[in-house]
Amino acid sequence: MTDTKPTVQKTLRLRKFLFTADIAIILFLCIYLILQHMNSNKDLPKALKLENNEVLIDYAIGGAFAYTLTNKDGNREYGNFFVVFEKADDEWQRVYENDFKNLMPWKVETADIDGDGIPEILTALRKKTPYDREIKNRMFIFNYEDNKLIRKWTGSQIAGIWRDFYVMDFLSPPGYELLFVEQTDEGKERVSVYSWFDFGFHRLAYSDGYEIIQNISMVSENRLKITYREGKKEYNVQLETVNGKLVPKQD
Ligand SMILES: [Ca+2]
Repeated sequence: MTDTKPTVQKTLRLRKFLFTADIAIILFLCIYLILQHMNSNKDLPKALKLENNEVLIDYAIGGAFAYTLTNKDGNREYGNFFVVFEKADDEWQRVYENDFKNLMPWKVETADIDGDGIPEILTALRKKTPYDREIKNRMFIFNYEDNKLIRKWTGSQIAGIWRDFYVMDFLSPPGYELLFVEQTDEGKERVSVYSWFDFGFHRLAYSDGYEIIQNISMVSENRLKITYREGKKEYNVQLETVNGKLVPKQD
């Protein structure tokens, strides 16, 4: 009679080892892919082949495209070109460019603002309009379709005088909302939320005034976190919309 116990134990030990090895490989792969993804976005400015003197002002990634604002004269304050790069075989290729010389663009984001599944490209510009000769922050909205930039909205103004904008899908209407850091009559700053409706925007909500709004982020549906400064101190507050006003969240 042969003793089968050591063989069974050996098989069990081997299975345990293989199982642990499998888990380790899967974990390693996950970490590798996450790091790859983080690096691919973080290293984008380095990966784009810019021309001599060309400076990257801002960029937004949507699918295989990187929508960028660049300045070909080396000025770091505003862009003078809108350039699209497409990722193919792990390389970013310049596939489109448009002269934005008179628009002074400084920020670009991409999001589907009307909920039709096609992403929009939102650019913040500093310019005059035929109806308003003052140089202010404006917004132009485009679609990039069939290797062309198509104007979707280039109206004179959405919010009042604003300093920054964000895109977030934090309220129920279809598509992402546009959030502006807008100046109040008292010289403070407030958050105002706009949603695309038919062929323009309407305001859904606005907050009270704060001295300086430093950041806005989304916590969950109908919950924003804003970081603001009063004097030298920094504060955080969570806001929700109630009857057209963004008010501190009551828990
Ligand atoms: Ca859309």
